[in-house]
Amino acid sequence: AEAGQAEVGATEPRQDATSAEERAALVEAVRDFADARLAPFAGRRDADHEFPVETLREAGQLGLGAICVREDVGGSGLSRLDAVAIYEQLARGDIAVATYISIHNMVVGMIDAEGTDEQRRRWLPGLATMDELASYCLTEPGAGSDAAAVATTAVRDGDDYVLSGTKQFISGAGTSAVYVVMARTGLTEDGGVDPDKQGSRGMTAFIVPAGAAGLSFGAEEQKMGWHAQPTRAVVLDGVRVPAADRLGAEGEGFGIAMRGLNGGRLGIAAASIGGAQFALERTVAYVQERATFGQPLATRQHVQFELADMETELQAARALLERAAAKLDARAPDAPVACAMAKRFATDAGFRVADQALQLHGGYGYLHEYGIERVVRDLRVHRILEGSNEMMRMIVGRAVLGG
Ligand code: FAD
Ligand code: 2MC
Repeated sequence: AEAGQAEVGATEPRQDATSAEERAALVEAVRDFADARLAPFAGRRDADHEFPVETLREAGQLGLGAICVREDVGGSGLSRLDAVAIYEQLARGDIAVATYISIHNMVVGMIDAEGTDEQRRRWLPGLATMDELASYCLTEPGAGSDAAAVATTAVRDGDDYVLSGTKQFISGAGTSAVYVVMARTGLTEDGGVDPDKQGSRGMTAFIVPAGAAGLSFGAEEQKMGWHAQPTRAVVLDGVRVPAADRLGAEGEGFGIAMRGLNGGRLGIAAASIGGAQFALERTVAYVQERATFGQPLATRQHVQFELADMETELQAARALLERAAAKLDARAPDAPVACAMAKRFATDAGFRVADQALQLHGGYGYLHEYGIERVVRDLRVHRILEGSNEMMRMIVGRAVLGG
């Protein structure tokens, strides 16, 4: 991991120009970190619902807090292609921790890409080291898949905006120091919505610090998986945000939120592949040890065919993901569609592989101590969040139809 500090952290900002040797060294350094600092504790963190903030700071020291961010504010200046290789390795160790790191990086990347120089210098150095953590606040009780239905309001009052509303299912909420909140502007005097600023056209993004008066959090949600990171509602009750903390222009919030999610979806997809890869490796070892009817399971053609399909699906998912990451690095116009396609495919494939790994472990797969059931629980939600797989199909379907 020590060698990794130089490899991951001290790189020139040269988006997508990392050589094959450099990427291999980077992946190896992150793999060492995941093997030493994540994998041994993943079972306990899951059982205890422990959010390992100190370990996140170690990841920050390795340069994983601002992977694709420019170096002047402490970023690692790496490409999306590098980032997906990193998230895959992290998720081999602990899916819930890896995906939180991906969400943190999504927010950090949004401030880097959309923020003013002053905002970048103020917020990013502390986030890059992960001394401060970040949350992304889009979803609301009445606005999940239909993200443009956000009802949280931001009303201009002198040099401030006043934010009121409730954000639902916010990863890291309560622990994070920084919240990027998407809220509705373009309101009329009587509290209605200007007809030109309805839906996605009337949203604005804000950077809200944890200590802001009127900001509070719901109870920790009791979830099926992702136990090693907290999920809470974020309640904004007349929170005053200086106009200087508006991220991007008024009315640009939906685009900012969506551009952030393009990279976020790659992170979730990569974590599905990494988690499933871990389950597959465990299964390859298990079927060679476990004998039934006098023969190791690995001698059965059925088992060999299952392993073949699992390996093939993961390689296909990885290839599609790398293609999408390269398109995002190249700012290709069809990158959002490629990201949606990769997210849908990799999260479905990862879940199927993990479930099959559990099946091949028999009853032992169902026991906590084998670590496979945790992977199944953790990967299940990847088909729902950062845009459900039905929404990914909607994005791809519209593109297929030429819309
Ligand atoms: P709904 O939108 O109500 O959808 C319900 C079901 O209907 C889904 O299967 C959906 O795909 C389907 N559906 C909806 N509309 C259509 C349609 N038109 N056609 C076909 N099918 C449709 N959000 C954040 O902003 N920040 C976070 O940090 C965050 N973290 C999360 C962490 C966890 C553990 C979870 C569970 C969620 C998190 N989310 C977060 C929210 C997540 O993005 C939403 O749950 C997700 O977008 C789906 O929204 P919903 O739950 O309201 O489902
Ligand atoms: N990248 C860049 N721009 C995008 C974009 C993307 N991925 N998606 C939409 N846009 C733009 C689009 O180009 C359009 O721009 P313009 O007005 O200039 O023409 C604008 O945004 C409006 O887009 P749509 O017309 O597609 O808007 P619509 O309301 O139909 O959106 C959909 C549909 C499905 C794309 C959107 O509602 C969506 O992504 N829903 C899923 C929500 C989601 O992913 N939530 C995740 C929350 S975070 C989370 O879960 C975590 C764990 C952190």
